Amino acid sequence: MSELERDFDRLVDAEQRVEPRDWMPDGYRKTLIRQIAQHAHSEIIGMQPEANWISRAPSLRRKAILLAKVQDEAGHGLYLYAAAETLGADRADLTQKLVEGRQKYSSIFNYPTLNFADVGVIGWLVDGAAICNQVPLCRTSYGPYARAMIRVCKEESFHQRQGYELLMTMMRGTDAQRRMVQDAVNRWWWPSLMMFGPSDEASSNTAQSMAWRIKRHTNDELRQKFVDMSVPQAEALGVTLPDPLLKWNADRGHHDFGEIDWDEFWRVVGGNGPCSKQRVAHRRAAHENGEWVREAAAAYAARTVSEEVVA
Ligand code: FAQ
Repeated sequence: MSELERDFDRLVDAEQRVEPRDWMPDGYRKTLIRQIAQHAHSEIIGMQPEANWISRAPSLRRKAILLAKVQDEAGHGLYLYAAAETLGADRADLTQKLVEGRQKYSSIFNYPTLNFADVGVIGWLVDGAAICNQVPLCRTSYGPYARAMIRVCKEESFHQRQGYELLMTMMRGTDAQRRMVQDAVNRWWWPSLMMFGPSDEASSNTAQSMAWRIKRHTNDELRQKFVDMSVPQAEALGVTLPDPLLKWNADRGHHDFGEIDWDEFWRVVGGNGPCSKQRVAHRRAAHENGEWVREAAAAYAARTVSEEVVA
């Protein structure tokens, strides 16, 4: 082991932050670029399912909230791409890989949003799962990623609250509204559990990412935390979680729950989810339609630089 490697390990073991100009192992850099890019792509693709409802929100208030939330997600994507750039990645290249299906994004965004209760359930469960996974990332070993996560988590907490409040309102409404909420919960519960990734024994990256303190908990630990957190929230809301095996286990001090359909998980991760093709095609079209904006911005930047040189 070289002196550089020893210094790096000491820094990480002492819970200090690795910063862009520090020496780091190639594998550490590659893993971070992979995870941060996937995270950034998830935020950007994640705008689509909810944006589907902006033009059909039931009131001006709900529309303003939803617009703000979807804009926040664009902002999260941008912080994360910027964090990846501090590792030497190129944002244009990352986007290219996304639209060519060469880089992943979270499986959850490949499911359709069929009614307005889905907006509430995405806030409650999807943002809830995202918070569970991302709060520990505020202590991840790479400084720019950790700092980006602090603001992202604050905004995700607002997103989670708005979703829960929306669902509470619908649950106080008509029978038809309560049925819509239950239907949305039935469809989103299992995909939300899949957000945490494969089980620990099938997770190829966890051991190394934990050793580097990129990840602070395993996939199964975080999934369990999310289940334990969601059960009392579901009770307060008055909905049933669609898992007959879900029950409190006093010995473990946690809820037991049923087995995830791992075939479905890998199918969706592999690009064959119900909306996978549509999501990527939409992103690709938006990217192509934005070509003239990027050209204009680059021309303007070049002109500003040459004017500064002349002055
Ligand atoms: N979907 O070895 P592991 C959000 C891949 S943001 C797709 O366990 P790792 C905000 C994984 O990449 C949601 N692929 O991997 C929002 C790996 O592939 P590779 C996104 C998945 O990295 C809310 C392979 O499987 N959040 O929701 C998934 O150690 C509402 C083996 O897996 C983040 O990205 C999956 N679910 O752990 C926006 C958080 N799970 O590259 C709009 C940061 C695993 O080896 C609306 N990321 N894979 O071929 C992480 O914490 C980790 O990357 C995990 C996966 C936990 C996702």
